[in-house]
Amino acid sequence: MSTRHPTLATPFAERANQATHPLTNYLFRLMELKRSNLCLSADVQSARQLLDLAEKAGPAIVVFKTHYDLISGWDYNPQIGTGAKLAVLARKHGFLIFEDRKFVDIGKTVQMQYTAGTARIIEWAHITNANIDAGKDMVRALAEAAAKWKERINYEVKTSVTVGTPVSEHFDDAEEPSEDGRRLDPREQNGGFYRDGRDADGRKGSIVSITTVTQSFEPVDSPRLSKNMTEGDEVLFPGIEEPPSDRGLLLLAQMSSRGCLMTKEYTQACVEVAREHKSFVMGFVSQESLNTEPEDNFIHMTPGCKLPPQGEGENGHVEGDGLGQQYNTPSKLINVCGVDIVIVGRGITTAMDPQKEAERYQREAWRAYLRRVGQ
Ligand code: BMP
Repeated sequence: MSTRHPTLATPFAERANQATHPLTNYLFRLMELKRSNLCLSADVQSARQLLDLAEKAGPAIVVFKTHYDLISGWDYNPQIGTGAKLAVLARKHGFLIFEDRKFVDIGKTVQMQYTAGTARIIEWAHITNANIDAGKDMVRALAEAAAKWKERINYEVKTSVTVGTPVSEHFDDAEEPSEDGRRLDPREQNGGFYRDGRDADGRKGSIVSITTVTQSFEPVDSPRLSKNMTEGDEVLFPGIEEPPSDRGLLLLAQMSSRGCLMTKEYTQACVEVAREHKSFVMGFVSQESLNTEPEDNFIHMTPGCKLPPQGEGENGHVEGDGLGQQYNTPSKLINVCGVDIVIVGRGITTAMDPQKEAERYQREAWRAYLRRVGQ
């Protein structure tokens, strides 16, 4: 670790100004505003518990980390499902959502896993991560998918409805796929009637009037309010604007687990890829700061963090979980190892009062940061 790298002594507010990634700039500012460098790893079992935890711990954290695939009852509906509900809480309490997906596959597959499929991670997670064992191209593939997505969501679907008497061209045979690639039921494009004018029961209608729904794209100013929930229901976290619509990637450069097989060469390759994709890669999930070149300003988020039980002093020993997980205290990770955000799961989720425990972690981690930058 480079203990002398300038980022270790630079306040987050200043690092925000130096950040090349808009989301990193935003996150550093959010950290200063909330006086928090805490990420909650919300590894609970049900969607209800997940949302409850986000509501309770939201004020203490800046990042909310999910593993959507371990949540039973995850609702995949992009408009009103679990991702969309989480996004509303993120705007209310001021935190970013990080889906800990650890993508690793060929480029085309990870693009599809990121943007489509059941969970449509890109729609609700500001940040995700990747293991680059599959090679550098995978990072480029994810970056391209994110850029394409951003281009698309910066155009809002404008819907206009007209009512009139059908003319023959309303009944052509070409079935257009919808904007998201889904094949539309012909009735969806044709006012509830099949193209030959029959209704769902096959009755030939005597059509005097049809309703035509036209959808076109028009640019909107970004960042925007969610189009998913009713705007009247939105409560926005005060003191900072909404996050930019850019998506960010963290590279899984080192792991907290005992006997981890990631080599120094693998970690170094992560750093090199990150430098090549600065407009998409925000930084690393790692166990230490990997900023070495003078211009490096990557953000480091670190799991395997736990405080000793209350009353034992912040530097007391913390046992692992018996399944390979190893823990360090916030003070060690932030002051000695030089990381920026600590990721805490069971230390908070299994506490009697997760809200109070999140606040305790917030205080300890922030104190460690202030000590590091000499404030
Ligand atoms: P806990 O604090 O309960 O041990 O949870 C740690 C969380 O961080 C888990 O969600 C795990 O998947 C994740 N994680 C980790 O523990 N070590 C790593 O190196 C990388 C991770 O993503």
